[in-house]
Amino acid sequence: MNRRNFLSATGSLVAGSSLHALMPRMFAADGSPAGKPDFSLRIEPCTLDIGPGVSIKTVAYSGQVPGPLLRLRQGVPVSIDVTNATANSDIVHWHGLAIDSLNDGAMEEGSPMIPAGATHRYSFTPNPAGTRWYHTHASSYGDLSLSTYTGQFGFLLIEGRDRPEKYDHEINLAIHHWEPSFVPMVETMREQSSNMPLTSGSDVGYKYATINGHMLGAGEPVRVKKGQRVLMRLLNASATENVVLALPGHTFQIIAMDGNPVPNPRTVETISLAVAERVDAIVKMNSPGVWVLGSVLEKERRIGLGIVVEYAGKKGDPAWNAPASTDWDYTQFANAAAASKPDETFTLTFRDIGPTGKSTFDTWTINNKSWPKIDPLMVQRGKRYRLVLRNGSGDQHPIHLHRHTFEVTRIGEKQISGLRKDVINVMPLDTVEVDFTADNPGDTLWHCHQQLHMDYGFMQLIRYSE
Ligand SMILES: [Cu+2]
Repeated sequence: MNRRNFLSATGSLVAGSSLHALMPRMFAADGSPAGKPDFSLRIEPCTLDIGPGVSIKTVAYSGQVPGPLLRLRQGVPVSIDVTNATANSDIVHWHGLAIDSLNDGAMEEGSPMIPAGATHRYSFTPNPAGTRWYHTHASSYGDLSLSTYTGQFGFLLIEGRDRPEKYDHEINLAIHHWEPSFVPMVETMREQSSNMPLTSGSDVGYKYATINGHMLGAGEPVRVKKGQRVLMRLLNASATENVVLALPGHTFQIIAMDGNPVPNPRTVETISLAVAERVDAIVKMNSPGVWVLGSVLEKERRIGLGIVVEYAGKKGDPAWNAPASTDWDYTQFANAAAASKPDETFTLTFRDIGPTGKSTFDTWTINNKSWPKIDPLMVQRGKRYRLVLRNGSGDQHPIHLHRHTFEVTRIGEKQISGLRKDVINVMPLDTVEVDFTADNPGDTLWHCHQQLHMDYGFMQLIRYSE
């Protein structure tokens, strides 16, 4: 392999705005990687001005939120050096890729933590094509200045051989919540929270929310022209909050979920994005004006969750109209036929058992066990497995499978097929089934992507026996 060829090949795909942040850096002779990488990222403290008079001190990749846009080519090996310029060890997860356990970026799978001050090289061959993302996979354990509460996230676009949809303009929009604090889940807060938790413990509340690092109205608008077809890639990079979004006067044609083309590209009025989910949507710009693309919840828009969409030649205050319905149904994007039968089924029931030991936080269990005191699910290469995800709690859980894409095969009572994802939101007391083929040997983590849940027990390994 000729490293220099890959450097020029992948380097030329980098968007102009992010080129500076990705320039290869020099390394000290302290055991850090030799030779120039294709890309470099720095985990570093930074201060973000997210709105008028609102500054956030956080940690981000190369000082920007979202982090530098990484465009990689499907099947072309890449090296990415990550320098940890913070005081805490950290790790980067390449979310949605079928890569090896040591480079996947989860310490539970054997990927190394990057010590404070060190540089670590990730080397992998990106697959499959689609909208992926990268983010920290460190633990937080109730320290809300760490892990996914910070600005450590960015888009990772894996470009395939063909582009499935035609569009005039593309825009990537990443959602995040800021200034977290623990709040008691009193009745009023339950009503206002988009997650509608029903549990008794503490949950996390936020002072601000942003799209691409700016509160609603504070950043540059999305500028469009009448007649354009705009591809929007939406990412929920919040640590704990699920969101529902709308753009009044417009609809979204959902063409991909978690980066994978959907069997039924239906057009909808609202988009629900659980933590870590992505949607690719085509929006036809046929309603000239100035609009709010934002949360369907007034409280969320008030703390910043939105962005202005402005047609050329139009001025004035951005308009908001509530959508007729905010219901979300994954099954409409799938095939109605049942999926093929699995070789084996694992039934997994999650529960909240309240605080245990010295912890003041609720402990989460999977079949009455909690990470790290939980045996791996054993799988054999080449077999198809079904995970029956039974939510025995009143919270929503965005369940993520590492290193594999799953096929969603049942939501509630409805059997479906063809919908391929890496995160699925399981509603309170609901059951969802997903199938995956064990085709990528190596330890594989599955967990709830809600930071407070994964930190307190909601994780398990899948291990290949052969
Ligand atoms: Cu959860």
